[in-house]
Amino acid sequence: MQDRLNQLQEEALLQIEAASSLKELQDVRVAYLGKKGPITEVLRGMGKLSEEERPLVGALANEVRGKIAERLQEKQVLLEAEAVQKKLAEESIDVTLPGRPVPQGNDHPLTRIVQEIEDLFIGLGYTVEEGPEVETDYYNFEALNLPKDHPARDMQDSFYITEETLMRTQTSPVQARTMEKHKGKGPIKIICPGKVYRRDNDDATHSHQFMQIEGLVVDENIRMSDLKGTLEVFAKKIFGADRKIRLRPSFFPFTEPSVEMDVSCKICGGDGCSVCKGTGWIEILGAGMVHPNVLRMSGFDPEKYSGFAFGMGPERIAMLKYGVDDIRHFYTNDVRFLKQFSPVDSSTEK
Ligand code: 2U9
Repeated sequence: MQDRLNQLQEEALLQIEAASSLKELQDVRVAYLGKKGPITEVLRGMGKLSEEERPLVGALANEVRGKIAERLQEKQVLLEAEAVQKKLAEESIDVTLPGRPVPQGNDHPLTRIVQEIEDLFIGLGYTVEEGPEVETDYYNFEALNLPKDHPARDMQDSFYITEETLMRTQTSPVQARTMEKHKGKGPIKIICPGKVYRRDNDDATHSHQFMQIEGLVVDENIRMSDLKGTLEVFAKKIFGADRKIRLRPSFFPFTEPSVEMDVSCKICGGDGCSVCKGTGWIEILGAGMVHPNVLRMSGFDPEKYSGFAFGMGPERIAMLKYGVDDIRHFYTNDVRFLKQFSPVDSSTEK
């Protein structure tokens, strides 16, 4: 019996020595000291021993068990320390490594143009007004002097939702709503940016959804010269101080008289090229003096008040300013296109 115990001790100590992980060590512990282990078995069989042998075997079994437990404990401390060292080595951070670049987005070119135009007009004392994209027939057409038989009201040209509601075809209803809110009292100086919708087949210069920025000033003694001065400041700020402007007569239902504004072509300096189609001028926006009917319908007395209004398409402005040849680039979200408008140096990005 004693020999068996000594042999067990030797075997156990060898296996403890050989254990290379906490899991293996636990297996050795269970194998030798567990309830079904050989030492427990020896102790259980002590009843069959003689009176003399029993204390000797009992003492030896306890000693063997103590020694195995002690070695297990020592080895456990060692393996735990090793595991901590291994984890530390694995998780060590090299603080000298260069940082990973964080990809940085940038404003959409249309957002930039709209903000630039807004900033300019805010600097001139205007406020920014917004309104619903689903409009009533009244604010989108009626209040803007577009009579019932006007071609723009055709189902073929607008996205109708019901007989009386549609996706707005212009941002002008925002101005009409603002005038109504002012209850016939000036002054009004607003700029209205937003999305508008028209039933068009998309191509390089047309889109069923696009943006507009319109402006409106209503007060006593507002004249055509105020409009011209304002548009000149705008054109020089957006396209460059060396650009000239010219106004040509035009027609819009909501303004009378109406004009279209051209700026001198930057590419050829006015001599004529493919961009300006040989004319030396590029059309930028429409404008005019607010039609007396429009003033009256929104509660302003045209005998006392006058106003000017203008409207432009940010896509067209952006296309001219940045040399973009297809309006669809603004809506297809190709990052190769969008990144070109990045204010950060994209060549340093990974
Ligand atoms: C009210 C009174 C007058 C807004 C105006 C234009 C001329 C114009 C177009 C240019 C290209 C829009 O982006 S575009 O398709 N706009 O030419 N817009 S005057 O006149 C108004 C608006 C509201 C109450």
